[in-house]
Amino acid sequence: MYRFSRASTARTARSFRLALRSYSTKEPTLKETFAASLPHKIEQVKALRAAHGEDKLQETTMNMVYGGQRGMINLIWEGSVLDPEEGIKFRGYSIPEISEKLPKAPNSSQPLPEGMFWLLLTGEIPTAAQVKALSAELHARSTLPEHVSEILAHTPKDLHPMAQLCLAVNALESESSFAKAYDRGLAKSDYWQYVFEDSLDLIAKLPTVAAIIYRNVFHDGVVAATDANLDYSANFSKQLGYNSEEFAELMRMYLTIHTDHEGGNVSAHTTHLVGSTLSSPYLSLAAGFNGLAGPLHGKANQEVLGWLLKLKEVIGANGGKAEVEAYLRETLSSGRVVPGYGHAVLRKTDPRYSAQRLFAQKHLPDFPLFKLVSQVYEIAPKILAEKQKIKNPWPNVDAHSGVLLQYYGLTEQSYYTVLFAVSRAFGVLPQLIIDRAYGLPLERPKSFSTEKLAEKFKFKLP
Ligand code: CMX
Repeated sequence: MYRFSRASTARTARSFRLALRSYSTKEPTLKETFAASLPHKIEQVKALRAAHGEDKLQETTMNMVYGGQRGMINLIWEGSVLDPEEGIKFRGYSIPEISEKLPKAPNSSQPLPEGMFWLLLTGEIPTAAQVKALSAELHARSTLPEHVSEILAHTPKDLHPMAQLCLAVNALESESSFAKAYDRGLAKSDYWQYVFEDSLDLIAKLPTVAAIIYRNVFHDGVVAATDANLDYSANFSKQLGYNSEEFAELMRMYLTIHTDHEGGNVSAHTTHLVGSTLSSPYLSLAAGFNGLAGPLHGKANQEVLGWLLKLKEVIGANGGKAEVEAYLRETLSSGRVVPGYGHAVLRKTDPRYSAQRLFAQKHLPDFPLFKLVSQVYEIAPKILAEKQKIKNPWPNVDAHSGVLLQYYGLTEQSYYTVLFAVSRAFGVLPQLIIDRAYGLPLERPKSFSTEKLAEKFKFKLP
């Protein structure tokens, strides 16, 4: 079972309260900022719906219905919009723009994910003082209930870390202020306030949950006490057992760029869908995490590492272009996917891949695995493009992240999707708050059977 290595829980709680006080700012808090923006936003939605509510957005084809709803516009997602060519824009800002504009830790060149959460929820770039206050607030909310660490202590070590994370997040349901308030009787107009509280609590508690899993499964079960003087990413790095400033820099970037990728991806869509039943943010996020754990989605980061290490083994020290090409072709001809390549929406190199590549060029240009990733980047798109059915031959976010972690010694690849999950919470929870603030209804699309579709077109099935 995990245990804190330093400072009793009581002392830690006291230091959180002090930190919170010392970081309080006269500027509006996140909740105040969001609440202030809400009436105007709701007005905008009302006006748009009044003017165009019955207009057609697009024609839905039968191929869309059988084809995983690709290209079908059927969700509202305020935090980000994904363009096939331009890549992701978070509230209108590209990745290089958020890197420049979001507040940073002292001597850091990476944005803080706490600022990203603020931006995704409100559409506004927070000040450095506001982000500092939010960091302190997250520290103050980070204590875990005993039963969650108990559950993790009794979980078999060979249960996949993502399955452990989902268990723990479900078990955190005991902390849901939304579920408790709903049971007491809650006005619809007040839903979002409780979803907001749960969302902050969840984000605050996730690093300790994730660190317990990491330290239990791969190390000695000892988790460093949270340090209220550190930002979220530096604190999480320390809890995982990585104390270098460079690793904290990696975490700041990693946790910022993996947050949000519009609403249609499985983790985002599932969190939103389950939340529409008024399940608490804990149960909704756990559902989203279950989706992230699939190899075609977040688990691709683990798959990539396995694939790269095998490639390294197969081609040996002197492998060149021809050997990499042969390995790629062999992957494809055996009916498997090349992990880390392709995307359901993007049609160019994922800007999240490019951001990680820049990081690698700066911090680990000579790392052999980075060189291998670069070599694959030179060769794979051409080979994948030969298969006409593959719509996007370019790398996605998962093609690069594992190599950066390997460089700093976090070599346990089955853990990688847990890091993705911690970040994803920062992206999907803002929309869950917005969903309840807008009063969005239970999601319930219509389905047809094949017979019913044929009947619609007066088609005689063979
Ligand atoms: N390697 C081999 N085949 C691929 C491929 C790849 N990297 N990418 C797509 N294809 C295949 C698909 O499997 C599909 O084949 P079938 O028609 O036989 O089923 C065909 O090409 C058409 O697929 P698509 O329209 O180009 O892509 P989809 O929208 O269906 O799928 C994705 C998107 C990401 C699931 C797919 O590209 C893939 O499996 N990539 C590898 C896994 C991966 O990296 N996932 C991570 C995505 C990012 C994330 O969510 O984290």
